[in-house]
Amino acid sequence: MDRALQEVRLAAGPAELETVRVKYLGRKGVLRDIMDKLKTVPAAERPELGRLANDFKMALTAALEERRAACATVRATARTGQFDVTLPGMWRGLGARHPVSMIIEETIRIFGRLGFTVADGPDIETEYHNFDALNTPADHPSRDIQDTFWLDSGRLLRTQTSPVQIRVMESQPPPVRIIAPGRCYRRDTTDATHSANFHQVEGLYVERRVSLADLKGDLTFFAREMMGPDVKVRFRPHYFPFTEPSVEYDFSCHLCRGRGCRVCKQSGWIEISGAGMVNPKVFQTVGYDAEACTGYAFGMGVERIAMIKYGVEDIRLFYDNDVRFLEQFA
Ligand code: 2NL
Repeated sequence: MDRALQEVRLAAGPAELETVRVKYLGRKGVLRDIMDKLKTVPAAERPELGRLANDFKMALTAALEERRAACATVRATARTGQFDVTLPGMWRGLGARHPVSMIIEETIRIFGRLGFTVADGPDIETEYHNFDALNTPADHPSRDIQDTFWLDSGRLLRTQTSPVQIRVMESQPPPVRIIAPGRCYRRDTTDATHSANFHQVEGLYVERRVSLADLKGDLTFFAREMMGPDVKVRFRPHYFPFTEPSVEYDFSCHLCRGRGCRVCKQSGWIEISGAGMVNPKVFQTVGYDAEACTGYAFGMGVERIAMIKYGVEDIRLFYDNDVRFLEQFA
């Protein structure tokens, strides 16, 4: 029914409307099929199904008539060159925010309450801002042609939004409290949880006497605001060249409440990303006083958060732009 009504809305003129009418209400149409099948269902279900079929016919007939009248009016207006401002408007269908945008906007609101502002930068980056300044050596695997999209110019598609934070530190003295949301690119093979083009929000907080406890507290605050008060956050030791010490952190799975499900692969936890205390070498590189400055930095995968918050089992659904998927978030 929805599909038929949608086709009526999308029909550009009388000819298309007639095609829709024939497809659904014509002698060999969908409704005829349904009526034929009605003879084969159990007698007890027949009245209910009959009623549904009839409702369908009435609704579609009315929609066709309304749309036909609207098209006729448009043509009459075109002929006379006059526009009747008293005519009812034509329904164009409302769009809605994309779930990835919704998570980014919510993240900005939550960190906004902690005093973070939003920073932005280019998707096409220099090797320097994406790797060198982040203490990622020339022989580091992430620089490999297998993992990074390199451009002929020697530039690259940023693999994380950290270069935005490097640019901010280059351009202003401490303290710094920013988040950098945006697109990132990696040469991953696409599957249910990986995409070559994904979104990240990175955060950076630089001041005197920032500690790992601040990082854990702020990420836990974020998790509760985003997922609800019952979420648990877990930090595991890790290694990144740009932070020391480094952690990876997980949220307890919101879908199964930690009991284990398909989305968390039965573990009860979802890996969000990594974080840590900014490596003093990074401060030196941007010209900050590495003796006086302390800071934490974190990354987070936006699609990951969207998947657990909304129960989406395949990351590819975010990029197919199938209206039937997207309108569930309206
Ligand atoms: C990940 C998670 C991370 C950062 C990003 C960062 C930025 C500056 C300095 C130090 Cl300017 N760190 N960002 C830190 C830890 C993790 O992202 O998995 N990255 C590969």
